Amino acid sequence: MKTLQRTFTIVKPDAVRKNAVGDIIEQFEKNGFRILAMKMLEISKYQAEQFYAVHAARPFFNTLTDFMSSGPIVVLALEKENAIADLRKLMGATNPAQAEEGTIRKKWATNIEHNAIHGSDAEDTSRFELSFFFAGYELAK
Ligand code: 3AN
Repeated sequence: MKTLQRTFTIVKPDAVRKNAVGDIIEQFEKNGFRILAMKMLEISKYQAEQFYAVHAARPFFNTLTDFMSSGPIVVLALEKENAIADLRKLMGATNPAQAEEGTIRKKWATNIEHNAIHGSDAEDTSRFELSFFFAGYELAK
C-alpha cells in the first residue's frame, strides 16, 4: 500500500537571488513530489530564530538567522511516498562540497551556510516546520 508522507522545504534567500526558484520547483515535480501549498515571503530575524530554535546553541546560529531573514524565501509543503528521505536525497549534503552530482545543492548552493534549500529531517520536525508556516486549512487537501 502507498503511504503518502508530507515534508516541508524552503528555497533560501541565496537561491531566490540567483533566480533558481523555477528550477528547484521543477526538480520537486520531476521527482514525484506533489505541491500541496506554496508561498513567497520574508521572515524577520526573530521569526528565523524561532524556526531554527533547535540550533540556538550552535556557533552558526547568528549568521544563519541573519541570512534567513536577508530576503525573500519560498516555503512549500510537499507530498510523496517517503517524502522526507527522498527530499533530503534530492537536496544533497548540507555542505555543497560534499553534495552529489544531480542534487539541488550541487547545482545551486554557494557554501555550507548559503546552501540554497532547507528540508525537514524527520517526521516530528516536518510537523513543526509545516505548522510554523502553514495554517491547518492550507494543508487540508
Ligand atoms: P540541513 O539543512 O542539511 O538539515 P542542519 O540542520 O545541520 O543541516 O543545519 C541547518 C542549517 O544551518 C543548514 N542548512 C546550514 O544553512 C546551516 N549550517 C549547518 N552547519 C553549518 C556550519 N557548520 N556552518 C555554517 N552554517 C551551517
